[in-house]
Amino acid sequence: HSADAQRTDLMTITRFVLNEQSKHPESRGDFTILLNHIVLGCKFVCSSVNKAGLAKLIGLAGETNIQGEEQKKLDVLSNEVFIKALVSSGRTCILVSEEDEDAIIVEPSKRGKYCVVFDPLDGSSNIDCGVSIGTIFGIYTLADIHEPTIKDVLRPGKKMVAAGYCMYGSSCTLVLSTGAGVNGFTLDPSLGEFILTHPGIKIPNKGKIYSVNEGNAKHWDGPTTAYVEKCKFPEDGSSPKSLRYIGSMVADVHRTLLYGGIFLYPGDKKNPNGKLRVLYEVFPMSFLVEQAGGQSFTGKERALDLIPTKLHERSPVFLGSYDDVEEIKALYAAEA
Ligand code: AHM
Ligand code: MG
Repeated sequence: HSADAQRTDLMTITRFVLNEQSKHPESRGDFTILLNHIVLGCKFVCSSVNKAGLAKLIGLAGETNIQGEEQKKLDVLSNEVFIKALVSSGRTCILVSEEDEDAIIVEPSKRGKYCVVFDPLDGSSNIDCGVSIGTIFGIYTLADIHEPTIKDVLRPGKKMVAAGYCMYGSSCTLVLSTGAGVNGFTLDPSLGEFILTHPGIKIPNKGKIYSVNEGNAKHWDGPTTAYVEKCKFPEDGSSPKSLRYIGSMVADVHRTLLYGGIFLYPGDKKNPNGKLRVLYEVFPMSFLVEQAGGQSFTGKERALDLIPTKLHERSPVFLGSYDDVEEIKALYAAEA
C-alpha cells in the first residue's frame, strides 16, 4: 500500500469508457469503438509532431530526408489521419474538419450514427517553435436514421454527446467528457496507452489568471476593455491577475481547466465574431468547461446555446472559472 509502489492496476481510457458504458445497458459499444479510433489518430499525430521537430533539426543540419521528397505539412497529415481513422471506425456518418471547406459524408457501407466535428491540429502556427498544439473534437448523434446532411451538425453545442481535446505538449494529454464530468488521460509512451491521470477535473470557482491576445486591445469593445482593465487594476482590494497567453487554444484552455481563470477571444471592430470557430473550437471547449463546473459565454448568450448557421462560423468566447465569467457577463449585460 505504500504511496510510491509501482502501479499495476492501470485505468486505460478504453477501460474507463467501457466502465462508463456498462452503466447504460442499451449501449452496444459503438462509442468505445469510435473513441478507440480517435485515440489512434491522437497517438499518430503525437508521434508525428514529435518526429517533426527532429526532422526539422536534421533538415537544418543540411541533410535531406531519405526519399528526398518534401514532407507533408503536419496539419494536412493530421487531417488525413483523423478522416481515415473516423471513417474506418464504421461508426460515423458525417465529418466536419477545420481543414475542409465542405462536410465529408461517409459512404453508406461505412456509416454509423455519430457526427464528428474536429480541428485536427489547432495552433499550427506554433509548430516550428515547439510550443504545445492540439486536436479538438466534438461528437453529435443522428436523432434517427436518415441521409446525413450538414443540418445534423448545425446544432447547438449543448446537443453534443461528447467532446474532448488532445494536447501535444511536454506530455500528450487527452481530456474527455461524455456528459458526466471531465477526465484527463496521459499517454504512457512505453505502453502506447492513455492512462487516467486527472480523474474528475473541476475548474476552480475563481482564478488568478486571464488569457487573451492583448495586441488586439486597440479594437476591443467596451465590456472586454473594462474587464481586462479590472484584471490589471482591481478596485475591490483583490490582487491583480497574472497574464498567460500561449496562443494555442488547447494549451490555454487546458491551463484554465486545471488552474482556473478566464480565457477570452473577444470580437472586435475588425472581426466582430472574433477568430475561433463555433463547431470545433468554441463548442467542444465550452462543453468541457461547463462539465468541469465553469461557464462559457459569447458576449450575448451561453456559448452552448448558440445555433450555428454555417460550418465554419466564428464566435467570440469567454470561458473559464464560474465567478470570473460571471463578471464579464455582468459587464455585457450592463451595456445591453
Ligand atoms: P488555427 O486554427 O488557425 O490554428 O487558429 C486557432 C488558434 C487558437 O489555437 C488560438 O487560441 C488562437 O488561434 C490564437 O490566435 P491569435 O494569434 O490571434 O491570438
Ligand atoms: Mg483551429
